[in-house]
Amino acid sequence: MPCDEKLCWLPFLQDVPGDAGGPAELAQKELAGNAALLGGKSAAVSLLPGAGDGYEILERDGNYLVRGGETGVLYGAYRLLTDCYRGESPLRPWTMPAFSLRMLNHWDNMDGSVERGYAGKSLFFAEDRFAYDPARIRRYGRLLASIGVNAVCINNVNVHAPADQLITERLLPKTAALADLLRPFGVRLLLAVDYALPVTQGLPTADPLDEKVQAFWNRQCDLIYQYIPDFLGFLVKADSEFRPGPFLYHRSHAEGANLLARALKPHGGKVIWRCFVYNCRQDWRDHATDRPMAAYRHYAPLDGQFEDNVILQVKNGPYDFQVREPASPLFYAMPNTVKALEVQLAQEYTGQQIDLYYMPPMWEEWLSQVPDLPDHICAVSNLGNDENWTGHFLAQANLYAYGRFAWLGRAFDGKAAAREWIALTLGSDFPETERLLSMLLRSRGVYEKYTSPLGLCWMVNISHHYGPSPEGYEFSLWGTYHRADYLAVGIDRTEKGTGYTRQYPKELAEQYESMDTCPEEMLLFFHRVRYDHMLRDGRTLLQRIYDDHFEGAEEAEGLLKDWVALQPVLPDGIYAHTLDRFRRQVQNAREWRDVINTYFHRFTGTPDAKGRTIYD
Ligand code: GCV
Repeated sequence: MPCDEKLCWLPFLQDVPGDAGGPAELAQKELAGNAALLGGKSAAVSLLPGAGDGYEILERDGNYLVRGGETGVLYGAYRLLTDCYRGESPLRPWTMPAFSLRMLNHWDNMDGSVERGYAGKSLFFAEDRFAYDPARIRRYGRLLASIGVNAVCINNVNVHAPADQLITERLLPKTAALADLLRPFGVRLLLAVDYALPVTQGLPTADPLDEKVQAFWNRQCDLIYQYIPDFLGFLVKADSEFRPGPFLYHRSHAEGANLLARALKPHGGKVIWRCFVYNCRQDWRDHATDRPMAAYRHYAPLDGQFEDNVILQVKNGPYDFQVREPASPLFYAMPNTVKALEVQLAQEYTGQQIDLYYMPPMWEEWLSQVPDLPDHICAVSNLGNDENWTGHFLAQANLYAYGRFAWLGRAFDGKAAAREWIALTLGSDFPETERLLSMLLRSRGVYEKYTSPLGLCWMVNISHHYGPSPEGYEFSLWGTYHRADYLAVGIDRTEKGTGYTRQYPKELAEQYESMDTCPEEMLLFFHRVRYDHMLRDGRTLLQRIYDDHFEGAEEAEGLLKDWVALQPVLPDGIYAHTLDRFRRQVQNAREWRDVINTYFHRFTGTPDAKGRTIYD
């Protein structure tokens, strides 16, 4: 089966039906339209009212029966079709997703640009207006439904005009038309809103305790639901990186979020409130302020103060989507608050969809650290209008795996997800599955080695976050420092240092507190370490830094070689396009290797123990 790039991991399905109806109707149409995949059997759908996303797949009189809720039967139908295609038994007992809302956040601006977008322009907007191909939006909806994603925010959390108008009379008819297109796929719409909207619409204030402001948001929500009856709600970035918020009025974020929550509540809507709040105007001389501590400090004291339709959306780690961070301490706190995990599929700090970076190992690591899963999950999208959706063809696997993670939760297996993606995308008989699987699974380790070792973070180019710049962030205002000198590197986040470790539950805090028990891959996240410190395998820290960078660059070449070996079994277009990405990755890895090794060599004067070249 040739891989049709336009169809992503569902190249074997017929065109998406245009007149889809609701999700259950669509499920029936998909099963009927693709009956050839069912091995001579037929498949019927049976609705269980109130069963929501849950479903089971049974055999009845020699045929298949997908039984479940309105959206459940659609998920079941896609599972049935994809399992049959892969040659797996599609029968399965009752299944429910681990996370209730399984969201995708697009950071799309209405001029068509995508903040941190590496796959072309927006799928929804151009030139300050809605601009999309309905057929492609249907393919997009199908892709999302096939992995169980059930909510999307189409606009950037940094709301730039005219996107603030998406919820006003002017743009609501168009916004509603897009919601209509997505509805059959069980995908509900969220919109990022500007907290200062009351002011731009003529009120003197956006103070959440002001009655006129409350009335404004009530009216606004009444209006939205006239156009979009199943509107999911607002996504809010407030008091973060120059966005307006309740702090301007000396109000807490509970007061701020509750304002919107109360306006949405009568309609069943939700507020997704992001916890990415920190001082982005820090003085690098200030050693007492430690950015990873900010979110916990802001939010933990507010536990229990939020309306029940507020969801706090917390990034996986306390910094910002770095290669290696511990889980955010907020995941162990705030038992009386509803939370969502936020991960980033867009590879902002992890190779920008030029370098290969399969994300599931990060999520599995996060799962191993956090005992109680939040109720909801969200991913920053890696999609754009590039023909292959994700810029790097293999980055499609991240979106596919995200859907599986969001459904399976603790039962998620990144390796299994990669296998499924390969089979669906390249054919169930793809002869080089093991090679491609190995490339995906080792990619994070390779990238980590040639970029920043042991949880160090922020040696990246400050302007666009690709390529090395060891001091790019060092004297900046962003609170992102490693403070390397001639003796040591890293921030001491123990009790004796910034005290960050105290934000974790006792047992974990104790583990991170000591260099002896801190997981070595996060050593430089938690500790300031001398270059001559002996690591557990007997190497010095400095030698480990050198080794990782040499090995990482070499292993990037290994990925390129593996890709070249795949040429005979890949469609020409995909092969050539991706080959170019691997070549760029190799260049990038060499640059990182040489810049970082030279940086530390200049400080220490210590050569590589293995005599490899370090340029000065
Ligand atoms: C949407 C990082 C990114 C910003 C992004 C921000 C966020 O700082 O660099 O582009 O803004 O995260 O998550 O809000």
